Amino acid sequence: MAFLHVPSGWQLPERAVTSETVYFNRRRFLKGVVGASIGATTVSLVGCQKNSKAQSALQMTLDLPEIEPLSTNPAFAQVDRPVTDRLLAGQYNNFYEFGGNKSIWPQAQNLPTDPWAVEVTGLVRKPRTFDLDDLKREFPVEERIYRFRCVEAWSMVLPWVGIPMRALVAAVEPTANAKYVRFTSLYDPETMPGPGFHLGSLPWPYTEGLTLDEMNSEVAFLAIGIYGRELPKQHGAPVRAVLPWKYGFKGGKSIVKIEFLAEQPATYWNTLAPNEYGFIANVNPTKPHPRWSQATEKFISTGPDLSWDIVETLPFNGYGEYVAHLYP
Ligand SMILES: Nc1nc2c(c(=O)[nH]1)N[C@H]1C(S)=C(S)[C@@H](COP(=O)(O)O)O[C@H]1N2
Ligand SMILES: [Mo]
Repeated sequence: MAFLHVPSGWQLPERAVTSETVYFNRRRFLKGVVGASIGATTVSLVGCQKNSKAQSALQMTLDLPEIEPLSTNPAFAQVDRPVTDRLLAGQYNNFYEFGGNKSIWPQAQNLPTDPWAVEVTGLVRKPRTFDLDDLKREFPVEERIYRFRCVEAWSMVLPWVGIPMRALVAAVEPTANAKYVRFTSLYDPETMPGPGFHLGSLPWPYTEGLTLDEMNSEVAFLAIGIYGRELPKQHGAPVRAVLPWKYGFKGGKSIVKIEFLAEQPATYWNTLAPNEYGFIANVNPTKPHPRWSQATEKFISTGPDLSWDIVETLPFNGYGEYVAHLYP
């Protein structure tokens, strides 16, 4: 695949990419709510700022303990593109609990992660509450290098560390009535300012969902780390969902509850804008978002300055062999 390399100024992406953030702005405009304009706020990427103090502060948020021993699953040891620079991935995030732009990594450091428990409940024979050590001890921890595609048409390649979701499913033994799964993220109003406006009307906590069959697919992953180390807070510490064939918003961060259900659950983005953020939300280059094309994406890889390569978006983000049969 030919890459068209498009170098850019650091300020371009948040303006150029029609984003979930723009959705918030448009909504604010339509409702006439008065508040700080996040659309006009651009924050430098640390690498471009050449600000060594900010650079080392960022680095500290990423230099967490290594996860050992660690082996890479050979089926997911590489993709057709280079792994994204760690410092870029760690400063270009979506985590609306902490703000409405990509530069929330400083705010996200307030996320309370210790102690942490993930309650696995609902239509299961063996409901359990797992702490992080339980997850590491009871399930096979491995590394997987996955393509990552945000619905806003930017993408990365990220080396996750975690456990196959289907191992977790097997451990709790869903009953025959369980058809769906809901993932609930932590919502802590004390530390989470939200995107800065109409906070009360947003459907917190952030929730996402899958069918049980999707959760049982080989590629559905529950990440507890990235780049060989524990998960940084901006990436959704300490446990987050990684669903590489779906748009990024399907992968809830900082998960505290996983429930097995009979009916399809309401989810955060689907509640806000059902025509724009579907429940299934598989990466599909032939199905445009109502406000932009999904045929190509801005692949962010090499630092320190933010730039991207325009690449063609793959059906199911390249994971069709594992999941296409789920959508006859
Ligand atoms: N709880 C929660 N989970 C979330 C989000 C969020 O705002 N809150 N954003 C989603 C979106 S839109 C994307 S693209 C990815 C971004 O993950 P990253 O910042 O680790 O790259 O997280 C997803 N999970
Ligand atoms: Mo996203």
